[in-house]
Amino acid sequence: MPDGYTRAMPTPPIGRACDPAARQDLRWDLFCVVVDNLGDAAIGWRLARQLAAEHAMAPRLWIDRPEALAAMVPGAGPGRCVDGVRIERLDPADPRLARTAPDDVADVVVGLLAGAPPPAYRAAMRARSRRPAWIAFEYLSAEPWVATHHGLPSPKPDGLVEHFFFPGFEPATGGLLREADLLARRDAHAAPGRRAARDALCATLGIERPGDARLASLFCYPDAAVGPLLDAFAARPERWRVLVPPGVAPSAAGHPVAVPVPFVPQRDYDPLLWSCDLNLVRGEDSFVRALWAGRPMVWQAYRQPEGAHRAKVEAFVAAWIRDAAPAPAAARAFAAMHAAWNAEAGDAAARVPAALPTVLDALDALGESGARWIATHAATPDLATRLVAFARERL
Ligand code: TRH
Repeated sequence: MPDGYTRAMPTPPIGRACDPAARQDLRWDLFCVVVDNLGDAAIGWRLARQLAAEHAMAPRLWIDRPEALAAMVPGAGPGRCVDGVRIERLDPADPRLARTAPDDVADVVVGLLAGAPPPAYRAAMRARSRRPAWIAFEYLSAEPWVATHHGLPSPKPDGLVEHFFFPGFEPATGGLLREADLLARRDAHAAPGRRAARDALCATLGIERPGDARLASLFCYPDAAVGPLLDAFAARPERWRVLVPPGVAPSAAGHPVAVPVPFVPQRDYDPLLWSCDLNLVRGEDSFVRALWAGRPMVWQAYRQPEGAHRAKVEAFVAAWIRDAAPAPAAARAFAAMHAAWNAEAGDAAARVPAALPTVLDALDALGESGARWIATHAATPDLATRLVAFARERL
């Protein structure tokens, strides 16, 4: 990887918070279950790393499939300490979890998304002289109900009380993950100019420089209307190259605008987003990173039964338009593309060819709006800062 590409991304010394001799503030145990895809591991890692790097916490990330971290976090593996985070395999038969002593219980216990502390650990939480703060870390949504559910207690029959922590877009929610240096890193990356930043990205990815062509990144689910999307890029008067990581959109193979690119480690995914003219992202973590990139973006939500994800998409689009204040044509394009890209397969294929060009015509306006969105949200505390305060209030 060329030097200039990673120079602006300092990482804390490895092992900082994992060293038992180092005095850390609070011990955290985060329990992560990989349901599918990368988001569970991605969010668990990003949060744990920030707790260690920016809040002097000592986090252990218990994850049932640590191999899900491998492609995102170089050096990650069970029993290893990376960037101050102790990574452990979440196996309820592990004696540290099957026979947890009350003193082994952390000060803060977090059930991440589908994750929860195993039964013996939970029994030890009850027996601990000072009860830990127990937090259910939930999925991100811009829906209005989130602000009223954030912080609610969930008393259990055994006397323990879990508290719901909802990430979100409003001040009364848990906020969004954002490292303290993220925006400064982004500005440093853009400082030599857009052409230089793009060329550095292409060198990193091992692909030809784009010249005058525009770049889009594509990270979507298998049911996305990829063929119609790529055809719509190809039909434009300006030249587009669409970067497609492995396994993301097999149907893109061989399409004239598609460029296969490697899957990059998580900390290098940001510069990729910063360098593109349009980012198509998905799920939860890449979605938030694309928002902080401030470049024009389109989100594909994780599909839920009975179309429940569409309410999430509508809520996000409304909240983004409110905060980013795009011109009316750009707002219409943003809303129409989100509706099309998140529609059922056949419907999406019919709508994307008309919706994408309206977004591409509005790229400048959408970029300016993205900067306004950042200005609004960067002025509020980030998720890890809010979570630390939330935990302290419950200790
Ligand atoms: O993988 P996802 O679809 O995860 C999903 C969602 O989180 C969803 O809400 C959840 O319910 C489900 O998992 C279980 O998408 P997400 O959240 O964007 O996570 C992908 C991660 O992969 C993100 O951290 C960015 C990272 N990434 C890289 O590190 N390098 C790459 O090259 C790419 C394309 C992604």
